[in-house]
Parts: sequence; C-alpha cells; structure tokens
Amino acid sequence: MKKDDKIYIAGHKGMVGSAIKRKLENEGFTNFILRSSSELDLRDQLKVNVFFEEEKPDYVFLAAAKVGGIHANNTYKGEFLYDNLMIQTNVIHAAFVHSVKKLLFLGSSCIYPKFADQPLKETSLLTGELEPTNEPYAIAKIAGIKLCDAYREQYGCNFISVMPTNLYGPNDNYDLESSHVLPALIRKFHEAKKTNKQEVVIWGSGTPKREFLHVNDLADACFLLMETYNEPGLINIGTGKDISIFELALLIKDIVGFTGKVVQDLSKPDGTPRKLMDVEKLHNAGWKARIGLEEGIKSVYGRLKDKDWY
Ligand code: GFB
Repeated sequence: MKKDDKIYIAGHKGMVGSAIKRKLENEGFTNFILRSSSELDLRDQLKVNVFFEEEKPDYVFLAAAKVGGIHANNTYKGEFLYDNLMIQTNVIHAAFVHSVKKLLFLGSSCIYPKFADQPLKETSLLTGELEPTNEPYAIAKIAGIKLCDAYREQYGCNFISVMPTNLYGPNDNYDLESSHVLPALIRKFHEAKKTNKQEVVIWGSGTPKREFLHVNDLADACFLLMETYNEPGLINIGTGKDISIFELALLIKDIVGFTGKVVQDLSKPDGTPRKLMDVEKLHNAGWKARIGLEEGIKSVYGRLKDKDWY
C-alpha cells in the first residue's frame, strides 16, 4: 500500500476497525474512506454499490460485522446470520466489481468445529459440527472465507481471510447482556468493588478455555498481512496461549482489586470447551503477539476505571 492509497475501513467505529485505523495512521496513511453504519447500511446492496462506484477504494479492511458474546450469539441467531451474510457479501462483491486491489476479511475462531483438535489449525475448517451457540455467526464467516476464495479463483481477486481469536481492547462493548467475557468481567468486578458486593457471578462452569488477543496486536498483524500475505484460505491470528474462564476471573479480580467471592451461574452456557489457535502459519508469515494478557487487561482497565465507561 502506498501512503496516499484510498483505504476503506468498513466498521471503523468498532473495536477492530478503530484499531486498524489507529495503526494505519501511525504508519503514515492519510487517505481513508469512512462511513458509520448510520451513514451507510452495508446490508443494503444498492447503497454499497453506489458507495464503491463513487469512492473507488484501492484497499478494503472488512471489519464491519454484527458481533457479540455467547448470549447475544445464542439469542439473536437470525440477525447474526442475516446481517453478517449481507454485510460481507455486499462489500466483497462490490470490491470485485470495482477492482479493489486487495481486501482483508476478518473472521473468527468460532468458525472451527466445536471439538476440533487443539490447537486449531487452519486445516480443521469444515471437518466437524459447529458450536450451537454461535453456529449462525460461524456459518456467515465461513461463507465469507469461501466467497473470498471463490472470487480469487474465478476472478483473480486478491482477497485474504484472517481469523482472530477472542479480542479485547479500546472501544470494546461493556453491555453485560451482549458483551464478551473479558469486558463483562472487568465491569462486573469493578462495579462489585465500588458497591462493596460480596460476590461476582460468572456464567457457566468457568472451565472453558479461551485465548485473548489485544486488538492493537490484531491491527498490527492485519497491517502486516495486508502488506505481505496473498494466499487463499485462512490464517489464524492469536497468541498461542489460553486460560480458563475461572483463571481469567481471578486475574481480573486481582487487577481490579476486588476481595469477595467468585460464584458460577450454571444456568448459562459454557460454549466451546476450548478455542486455542495454532499460530505457526502466522509466525511463518513473520508476526508474533506482543501484548501479554495481564499487561493488556491492566492497560484497558487503567484507561477506564475512573470514567463512566458504559
Ligand atoms: O466471550 P464469550 O461470550 O464468548 O464467553 P465465546 C466465553 C466464556 O466465558 C463462556 C463465559 O464459557 C461464557 O459462559 N462467561 C463467564 C461469560 N462469565 C461471562 C460473562 O459475564 N459474560 C460472557 N459473555 N461470558 C463468542 C462467540 O464465543 O466468541 C462468537 O459466540 C465469537 O461467535 C466470539 O466467536 C469471539 O468465546 O464463547
């Protein structure tokens, strides 16, 4: 990418899109095309086509998506499937029609089968049943990977698909119903400390294991892959290390300084038992995660703890 190339970041207000924008700005890029979802509804094919026709971006980071934690995925299945299929299909197709030089599509580690071998290799895609709580989201993201690959094969488009693990960082969602576990626990422990509660409730058994990547690291990896990686298929982006939800709760409890108890709510789902990314391909592409989990949580919490952030 040249510094004055026109770059469209779809989803620039979200956690991922805003991190990619910060990274590109730090690298000296200036020519961004940005539209909030109220300015451009990416589910509307006609509007997306008109937008691409008018703006003609050189590069596209496709970070726009309907996202959420286990409860949101499990509750709004229709929206997760429809919105994501529409957003990605409209943007990927318009990128082909308007000769975008390269597009980077963001997926998720939930595309892998529920009981796939760990760590999750890229070759495990479509080898088994998906986790039911996020099957609609996973199906949409798998369709996105396949659309990028099909357009590469049939039309020669340089569209790549990257699969981040569970993410956290600035501009995360702290709504307790729809958020992912890490921001939810920061908020729960923080509020419990402020209001002198005796206990904090975590959903499920606490035994599932997850891998967490700071979104600044993700943006760094996306930038490198946009610059250097031109392969079909998918590439994982993660740290290669995971932690149980219970251990995560204890870590956040410690960082926040809450002294009460942690209790389980077994009426809530556990989801996939483990989702650890195999990051060999990423390491071979020349990138490794830099921000450790404790350091990352401390930095997120440090920015927020004195503010009313939700
Ligand atoms: O982060 P999370 O919502 O999503 O939940 P997934 C991870 C684990 O943390 C589950 C437990 O076992 C939850 O039951 N958990 C404990 C909590 N306490 C809480 C809490 O207060 N809030 C939340 N949200 N979880 C999502 C997928 O799966 O991850 C998406 O549904 C996507 O499709 C995303 O892939 C990255 O890791 O289970």
